[in-house]
Amino acid sequence: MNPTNNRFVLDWISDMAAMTKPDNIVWIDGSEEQAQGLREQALSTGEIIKLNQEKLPGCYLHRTVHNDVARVEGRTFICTSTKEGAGNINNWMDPVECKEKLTRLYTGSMKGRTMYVIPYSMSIVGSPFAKYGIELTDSIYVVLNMEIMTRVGYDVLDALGDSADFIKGLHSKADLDESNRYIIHFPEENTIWSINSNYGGNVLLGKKCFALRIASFLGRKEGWMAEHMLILGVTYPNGEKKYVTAAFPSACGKTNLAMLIPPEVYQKQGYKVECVGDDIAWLRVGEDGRLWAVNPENGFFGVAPGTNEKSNPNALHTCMKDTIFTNVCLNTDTNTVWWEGLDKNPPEHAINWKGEPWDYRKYDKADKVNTSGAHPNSRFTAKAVNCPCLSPAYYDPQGVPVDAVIFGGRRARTAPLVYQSTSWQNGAFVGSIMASETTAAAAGAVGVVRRDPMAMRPFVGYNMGDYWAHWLTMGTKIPHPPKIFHVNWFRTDAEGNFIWPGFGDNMRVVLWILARCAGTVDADITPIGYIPKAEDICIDGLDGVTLDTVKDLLTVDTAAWLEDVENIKAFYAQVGDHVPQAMYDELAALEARLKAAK
Ligand code: OXD
Ligand code: MN
Repeated sequence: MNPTNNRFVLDWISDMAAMTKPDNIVWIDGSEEQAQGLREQALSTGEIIKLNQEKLPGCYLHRTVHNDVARVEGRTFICTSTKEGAGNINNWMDPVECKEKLTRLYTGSMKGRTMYVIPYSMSIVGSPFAKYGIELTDSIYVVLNMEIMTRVGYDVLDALGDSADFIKGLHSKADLDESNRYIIHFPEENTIWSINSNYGGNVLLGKKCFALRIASFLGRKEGWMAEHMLILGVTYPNGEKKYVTAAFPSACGKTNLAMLIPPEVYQKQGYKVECVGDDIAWLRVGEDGRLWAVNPENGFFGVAPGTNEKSNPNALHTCMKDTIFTNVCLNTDTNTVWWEGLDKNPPEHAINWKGEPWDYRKYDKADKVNTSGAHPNSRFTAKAVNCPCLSPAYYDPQGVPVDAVIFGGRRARTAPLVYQSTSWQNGAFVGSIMASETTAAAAGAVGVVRRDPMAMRPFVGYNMGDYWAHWLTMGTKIPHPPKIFHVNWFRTDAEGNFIWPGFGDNMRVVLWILARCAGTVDADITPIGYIPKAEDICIDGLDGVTLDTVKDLLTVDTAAWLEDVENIKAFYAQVGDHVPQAMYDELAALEARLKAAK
């Protein structure tokens, strides 16, 4: 018997089953009993491997095929009815043509397999933020991951009732054929089609596909925002709580900031830091006129390499139970997992992410993919509830009020440690010019600048120019908006060494940001915005960082910024004619201020 009578749900499933032709259809009820049955099945086929249950209770390892290890931006499409709707930054295909093409690929793709029907909620079922989805998949790995990353179960169907308001996600591994791999979004039809991949970001459709691409489209239509942001809570010694959201491109330490451990100097005073979310924030204007945020997810899909007792002990502890590891290294002596950067003791006897015997002595930094034990993008899928620093506010269906929005990038010289925008509009501009650059191993040399507006470049489900316009419109709808900042933990010295210690010490900057929001600290105005007075960044207990170091970290290099302005102009031209005039005005004003300061 079907667990719902919703005709929209049942008719859609029957259409998709007619196309993909599974042998049978199984509804996922969210129970541990059913999940255990699926694990047994996946164990019997080798789809997952049971790890040492004493050391890693409830933990399993999965390996993907070698060509299916990351999100595939080149094969990710936004299929709005017009190309203009998707804009120049997204890939676009005509939706009718796309459906014809993919229908051919999906036809019979589930023959001999089971179609699993996963009803899930992004954010707490019944909360004002909640949005519902159903994912159809032929992958047990997807079912087990979705049960960690989202809220799965029949209560979602009850909450949906007979409404058509749900996101229809269809996933088939098909043949895992790389040349026919597609991640397709039809935002105007609340639909996602994913085929020929079985890697997390391409197939856990609640995450990037729904909670960012489709949700950003819905947010614009409905007057809210879906952002690629962590949510962090700070409790002051007097018990007061403040919340910040922060957007960083990949490889900028987002999960580390989300689970930060305060430096001893703050711990002693009674400060506490808690994680509400590590990747995605949905933001709405509350009745009090402030911006409120929830984390729509229920787990973390974190990058394993580099996670260790120093960089992120909270993440490490979170993934010590109930976790699915993907493409990490297996220590065959202990049946536990290992990855580069976990510790300095690579296993003597091990199987690498490709499933081959691995000799750590052959590791070559220049060819990580082929010589590492764990793939550089290997992952852990872990439950939020197992995170030692999870905030109680994570469970609040109303979310948390946001005091500050932080943008960040990886810049060797251009961006100072921190600066504050001068208004919401100026802050949206600061978000639009976000960028990261790769630092070459050679001293001081810098690589290519990739502009990644609001860290959303691969995740906006419509025209980037319209997305910026939505940011500006939201500014007019939030009576008490958060203040907007930009940080850069990655400034380097002449030898290419990072100047700022980063990790837990980033709290020192977060506290300056919150002091600015509270109006309790002064700042200096520069052409790019407000920067701290060096003595207002606390360096107590920091080895090797002096007042002069902080002054250096806070300098605004006018020449480098003027060069950046040219790069921004080229990027705006690429985004095209939907770039709001206000953004051009901000850019012109920035250029004029920089020239005046020269
Ligand atoms: C992620 C990403 O996996 O941003 O979160 O790529
Ligand atoms: Mn992300």
